Amino acid sequence: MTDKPARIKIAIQKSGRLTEQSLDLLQRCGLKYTRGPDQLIAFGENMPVDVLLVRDDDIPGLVRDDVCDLGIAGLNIVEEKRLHFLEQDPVTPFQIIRSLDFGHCRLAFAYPDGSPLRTVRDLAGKKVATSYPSIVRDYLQRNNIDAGVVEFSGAVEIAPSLGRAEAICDLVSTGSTLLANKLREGETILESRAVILQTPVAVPAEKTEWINRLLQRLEGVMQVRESKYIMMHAPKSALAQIAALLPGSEAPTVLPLDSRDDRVAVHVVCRENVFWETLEALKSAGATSILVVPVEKMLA
Ligand code: PRT
Ligand code: ZN
Repeated sequence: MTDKPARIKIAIQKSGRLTEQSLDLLQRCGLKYTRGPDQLIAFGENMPVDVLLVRDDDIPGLVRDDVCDLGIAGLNIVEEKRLHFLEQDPVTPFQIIRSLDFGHCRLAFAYPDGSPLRTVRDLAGKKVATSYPSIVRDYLQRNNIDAGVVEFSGAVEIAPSLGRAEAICDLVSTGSTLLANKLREGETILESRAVILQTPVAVPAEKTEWINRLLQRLEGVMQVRESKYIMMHAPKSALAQIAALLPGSEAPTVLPLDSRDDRVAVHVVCRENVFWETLEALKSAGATSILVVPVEKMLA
């Protein structure tokens, strides 16, 4: 027997839209790894953590089967596989333990320009093409819409012009693919982003320490990424209004300003992204010299 810790396996997308940000996230958690060209596994050098690089469609199954302890995939794939696995076996296949801040897109219906179809209600007796048959069937069933589902593994957007379906349900990000294919976007049925998956089975004792450590670091990285430090000068009279405008903030630090009785300096950490709209609202409330700076590390 050795007391070397068991190695933890994390599945991420090998080559695609989620790859760079998934690897970046693991690196920010302190993981250093060796990865040769076309290798399926990146071996952790400084932690007992190995990264399996696979097609995103395989990630939920690898986590369900306990081949991998954790996985990072889009909620769209995760939800599709979850419903599919549940059809075969009514046992929770995996847990979604955290949403991440990348891979944003939506799964939405789209109808050909000039088609009389306007909403999902008009789909009764029609066919919808999609790569997400389980999600779409589930949605149609829950809404009592009797429409057919045609499974396409790619290029869903050409299904209506091929005469295979009257509408589609596909991922949309900017909407330019729909536009190029003369399709009009309809109802969104899923807002998606990358998520972390974990098996629902208890973590074996020999892996607990490192899994918990990694998850804690992930939490820290995500919190810092979402956090901003805001500084501004503000009228004393508007402090309550300004505090209410700051997203996810704790009580602000209020400091006096030399030779100004009516104005103070306000410093605050916001645990959510700060948008231009918020800065504009702060300015309207009388704030000036507003600075938003990223947070490097934080110990709550
Ligand atoms: O080879 P592998 O199976 O691993 O990769 P893949 O080709 O299946 O997936 P990939 O890399 O294209 O996408 C991985 C994940 O990124 C998806 O499962 C989503 O969670 C997320 N994502 C975010 C997207 C998009 N945005 C996206 N826009 N996935 C796909 N698209 C496609 C969409 O299918 C459509 O064809 O982009 C087109 C629409 O984009 P817009 O900008 O024109 O609207
Ligand atoms: Zn895929």
